Amino acid sequence: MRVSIRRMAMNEEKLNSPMRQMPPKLRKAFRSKIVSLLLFLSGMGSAFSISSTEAALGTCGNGVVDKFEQCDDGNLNNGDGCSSLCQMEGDDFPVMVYTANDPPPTPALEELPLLTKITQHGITWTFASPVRVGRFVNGDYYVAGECTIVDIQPFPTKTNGRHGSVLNIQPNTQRSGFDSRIQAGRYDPSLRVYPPMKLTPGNKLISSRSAEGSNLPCVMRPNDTSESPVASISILTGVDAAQDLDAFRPSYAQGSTEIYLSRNLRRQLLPKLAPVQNVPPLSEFEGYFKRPWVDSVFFNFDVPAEYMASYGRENGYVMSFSSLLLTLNFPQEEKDPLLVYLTQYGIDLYGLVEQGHTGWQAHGGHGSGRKFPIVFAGVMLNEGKMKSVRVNFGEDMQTIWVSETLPAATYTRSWHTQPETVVYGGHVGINGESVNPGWGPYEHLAPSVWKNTLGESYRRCCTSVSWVGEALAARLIPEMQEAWNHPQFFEYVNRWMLSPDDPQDLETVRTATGMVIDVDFMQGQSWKILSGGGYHKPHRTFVDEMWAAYRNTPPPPPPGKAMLWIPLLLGE
Ligand SMILES: [Ca+2]
Ligand SMILES: [Ca+2]
Repeated sequence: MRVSIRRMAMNEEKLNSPMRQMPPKLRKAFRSKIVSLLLFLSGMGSAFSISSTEAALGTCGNGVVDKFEQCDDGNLNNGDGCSSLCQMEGDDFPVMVYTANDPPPTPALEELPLLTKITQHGITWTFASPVRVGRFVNGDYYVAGECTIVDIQPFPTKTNGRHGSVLNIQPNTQRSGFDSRIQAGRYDPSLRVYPPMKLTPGNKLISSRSAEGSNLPCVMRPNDTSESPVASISILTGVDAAQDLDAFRPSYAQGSTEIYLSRNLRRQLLPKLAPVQNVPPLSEFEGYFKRPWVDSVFFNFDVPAEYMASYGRENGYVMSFSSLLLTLNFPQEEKDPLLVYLTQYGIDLYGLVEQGHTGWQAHGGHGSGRKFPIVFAGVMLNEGKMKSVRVNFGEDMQTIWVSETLPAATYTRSWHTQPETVVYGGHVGINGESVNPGWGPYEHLAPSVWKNTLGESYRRCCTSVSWVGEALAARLIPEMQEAWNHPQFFEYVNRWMLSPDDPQDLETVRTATGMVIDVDFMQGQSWKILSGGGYHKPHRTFVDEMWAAYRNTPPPPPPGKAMLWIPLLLGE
């Protein structure tokens, strides 16, 4: 039997001498809750004003925000902004820091709000009868037990082709049911589901809201318009029981049911570096990742464009900025929302992989930015299968040793005046020549024999620049670089940032191919493309500043290891 703090509190209110009348087992549990609460309060100082005995018991509806409560409006009603579980209703759901030393109690099924309707980010689901509804740690909703959905708003119809809902994301269809305007033949109306419909445990209803009129501007690149006509996506997950308050949502991939807990995040691994001059606000990147990044159709044709990047290069940029923000010395409670949202994205992507998704392969800039979140989630949750993820990723397919080029044992150095041993893998990677002539590696050859400049163009416009922050963050966060397990990527980023273009080499390329390389596409920086796309915020140089400040900084040892030598110093 699960006994929550709140349930015990309610028992206590009915009894005059509660401790004496409780069974011994419950009394022990009760005391330990009191002790842990006192410990908690001693650490919190005056952050909360706690004035009554009731407050110390964590009673929802007593008008005091108790431990593990997000709000308390003095009642147990739902629909007034603060739920009967004392969690916030609506879209401003706070991400709380939960730890394994002091985990939150698991709510009982009957403690979950009983609702007939949920609205999230502009999408409303209505049920045939009241159902028990909970929220995952990131604020996404679940229904405990089977339910019938009788209405979805905005309303998807078979004829309007908008606001589509689908049941689970099928990993390898490369089709989408969200909006009939999705281009390149990727729209598949047979994937759409319509109310009334059942949602059963283990399944997820992924509901979209379409962009009205024309498509939206791109995330981090407002001068461009997103390819996707989809605006936003909300996910309703079916589960069979009440979930822990710190549960991540299982991946939206069809078949994924694994649930991770935020209490297990190894937050101590995140460095606490001093900020550089131009640090973007955490809120910008929280805003991008707060809602689900549904990321299974290649070329980003159906992404929720209000908040998700529309091109792999920008996926890489968003990941670079976000991951480096998490290496700075913000207080943990400020870092936690972005940490939780990024981990959720990694869980979502890994769910696709585990269900057979082949990855995000090299194709110009399209394949970037997906390995980082998976490996990051694996490192933070200490989940081996995520840490060692092995499918196609742009970063890895497009960075190779010269010695990997064909014919075998022929080339060891690049063509440059100062030869390189690590090179760009080409438009679609090392096997690119078998896909199309000129789509594979080329830097082992002199420009005079290049078949085209496609690879060199995309090397400079759309790939290398978005990898700089990812590579730096992976160097700074312990275990990340090892887990990534593709040293060519890190060496290639070093080359991009540390070897400026030799004017003689630029002239050789121009003479041989006619390609004139714009100053925005030069090696040694990562920010000019962003600026050219309209990302004119003062913090567009954040990644470059972080590189300059911390490229040569070894990752700090995990606290556990650091602690080991302190007693030695003191004792000897
Ligand atoms: Ca309360
Ligand atoms: Ca209420």
